[in-house]
Amino acid sequence: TAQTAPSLPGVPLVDISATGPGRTPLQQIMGLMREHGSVLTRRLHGRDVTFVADLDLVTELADESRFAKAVGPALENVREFAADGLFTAYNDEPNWAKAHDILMPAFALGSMRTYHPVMLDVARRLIGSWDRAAGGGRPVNIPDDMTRMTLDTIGLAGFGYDFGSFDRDEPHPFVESMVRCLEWAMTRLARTPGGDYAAQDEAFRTDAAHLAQVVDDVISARVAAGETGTDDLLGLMLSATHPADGTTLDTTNIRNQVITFLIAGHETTSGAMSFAMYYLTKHPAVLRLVQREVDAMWGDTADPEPTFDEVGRLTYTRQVLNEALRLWPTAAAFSRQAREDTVLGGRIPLRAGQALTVVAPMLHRQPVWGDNPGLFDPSRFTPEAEAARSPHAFKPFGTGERACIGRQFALHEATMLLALLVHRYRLHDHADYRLTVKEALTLKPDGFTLTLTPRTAAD
Ligand code: MNH
Repeated sequence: TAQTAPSLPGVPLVDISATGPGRTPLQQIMGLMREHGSVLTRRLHGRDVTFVADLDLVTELADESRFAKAVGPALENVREFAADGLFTAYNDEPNWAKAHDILMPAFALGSMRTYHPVMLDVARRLIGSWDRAAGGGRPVNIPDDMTRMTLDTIGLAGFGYDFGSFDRDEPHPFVESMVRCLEWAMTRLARTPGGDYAAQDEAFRTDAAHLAQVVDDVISARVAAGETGTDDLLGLMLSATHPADGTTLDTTNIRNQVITFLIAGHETTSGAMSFAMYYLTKHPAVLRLVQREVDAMWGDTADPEPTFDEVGRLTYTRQVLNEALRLWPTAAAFSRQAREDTVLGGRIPLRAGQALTVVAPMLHRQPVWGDNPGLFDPSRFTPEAEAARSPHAFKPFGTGERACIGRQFALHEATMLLALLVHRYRLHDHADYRLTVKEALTLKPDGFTLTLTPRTAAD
């Protein structure tokens, strides 16, 4: 039962100390919001976090003159292994602005042309692996293979490093360490005062050291090859100087950036594609429309060679991804802090520096989305529908100057892969999959497998 948060008049306070947040804290908050409304303070062992999902409040929180990104408790934990990398840097940490300015050009839409051939090569690795599975009648594990694909893509496109994930039965050790680090960052939030977590912390330190080791290998492979001037992310970080002061990023910061990009650059995108595949499997009429779009582009060409511009024209496929990101935004929460003392929504007084956490999956189910916000419906993302709706109703990539730098990268990669898969395979829901969402800070459909058969001209 809720009381009222003493510091925040009118905001329900829910103490979850008795049960803890469990293994799915984000879905617990979604449940609490369904019960108590879309602004609430959650108390755990005396630690309070206020969560919001109301469109009017999120609209205010997106106002950069009044609010800024907050490195909330979860990101404080991620800082233990990503330090001052772009994602976890404090706003006033000089390395944030410096790395942002140096790396921004590499993420402009036009730069995606550079990455396109690599994305296509890696998409073909996945297709090769799926062809073999289809031929042998074996199911494929969707989130596992999407993760192979996105890790190899960011490794090659960003750093010229090949993780070779499709040549391995188990995930690359980097992925296993990374997932455990993210889980550590998440479960550390749930600790009971006085508990003994020495073993967990020890295991975490081993994993974090492994991440750093892999990254140092990536960097030294590049330095050894003597190609410090190339225009991928690592080349930029090693060579580009900041316009303001002429200095490059320092070695420690480059390591933090590489860890950051390897994590941020693949974990969320693979979840997004996995949810999109899930919804396509469960919505045959939508699948038909995506097939119609890709067939109009590629006909029955056995191995289409998508061009950069063609991917931009796959507008319905893109709508499907957006709709999947609406229902399950894979980086589901981000935090904002008041720049000065202020009153939010005319009723919630906030002190300077006080932070709130936006719960994107609940923002994405607010009344602005209509009477049936839980229904998967890509027509919500036609240009007309988007123009008619507040830009603040949809925030899967965060907001403001600290919003996702890799958005175009993710959308290009994901749109092309989805289109190629839908063009090539019939998807069979052989296990009658029921959605369970796994949380490791990011979200994924747990244990989602499909069997595949080649599409023929008739279907
Ligand atoms: Mn990404 C920031 C979601 C793909 C690199 N990303 C963010 C934030 C969200 C987010 C939300 C803001 C977090 C906050 O305010 O605290 N990102 C996503 C999603 C996808 C995604 C849902 C895929 C779908 N992100 C990518 C890819 C890359 C990337 C791909 C890199 C290639 N993201 C980043 C970086 C930041 C970020 C770097 C931090 C930017 C900054 O603060 O300057």
